[in-house]
Amino acid sequence: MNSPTPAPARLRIVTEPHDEALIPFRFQSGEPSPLAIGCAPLAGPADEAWLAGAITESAETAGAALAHGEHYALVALAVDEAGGDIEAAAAQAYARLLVAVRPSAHPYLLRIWNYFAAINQGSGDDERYRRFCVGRARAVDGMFNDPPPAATAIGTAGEPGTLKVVALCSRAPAIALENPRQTPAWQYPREHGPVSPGFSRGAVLDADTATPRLLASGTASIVGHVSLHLGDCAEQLRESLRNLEALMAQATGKTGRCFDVTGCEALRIYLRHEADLAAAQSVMATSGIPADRISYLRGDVCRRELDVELEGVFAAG
Ligand code: 3EB
Repeated sequence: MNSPTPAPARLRIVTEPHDEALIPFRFQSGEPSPLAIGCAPLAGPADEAWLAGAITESAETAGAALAHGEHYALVALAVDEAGGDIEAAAAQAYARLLVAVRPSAHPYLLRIWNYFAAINQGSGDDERYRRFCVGRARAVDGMFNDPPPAATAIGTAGEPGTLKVVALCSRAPAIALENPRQTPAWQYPREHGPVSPGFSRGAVLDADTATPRLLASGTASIVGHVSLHLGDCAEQLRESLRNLEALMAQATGKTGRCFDVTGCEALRIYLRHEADLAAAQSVMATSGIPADRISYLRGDVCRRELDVELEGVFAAG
């Protein structure tokens, strides 16, 4: 008797280029497409393709990319910072994002990536990352915060110019996760900025199927709300991995499925200093995550005192 063919995963990530990707990320600096991430690849794959079955519609212009599948959709925007006003650019990008997404067949925002240059420029509440958070908070609706998407915010090289926002949207909501080792970002105390960042630590997609995926947000060396191991990139990376393990334990507890590092489909490691690459690679060599799934990218963490951040996708075992 033939055994039934298992249903394909609704979402699957491969670390190589793919013609039918819903989201064809390319790690490549200086390209105008919102899907070309301005973080130079230092080691590992320079492409990350998010596959979501057949694409029924897609379009790409200089400032936007759209694609629709059955369960998932992509909306990506590149917004000019007029005069370097990142707060206004963030408000405009998120207003446009919600206008495109809410009245669509894929109204839920599950995972968002934000990239812009000079993220740590400016001091105190004038820092560009903090202004970005203010603009984002100003533009979003009630549904955005209930619960907020998993997210990443990373600084790219060069002068201020363009904010890129990439959003994975869905027909159905995800299970939003927090990390018991970390204060929820929306409860960060005032010292981290005038407006708390709007993101969840992770999201589990397709928990009702045989092929769930855990999407881990940008994860750094933060315990409670405090940055740890300043000046020691390797130890920051080990702390980030402990946060990742704790997030996977939450996902396992909430779904009854088993999430661990062996299910990693893709991992990004953003390094502030290229000189930390070898140290990061030696930490990752004992992590249990296959080296060919790990992209090392040059990028600035939104907390100026931190040198490394990671994010990734994990299939349930
Ligand atoms: C942190 O834990 C690190 O503002 O969307 C990570 C992921 C971080 C997303 C965002 C910020 C964001 O606070 C910073």
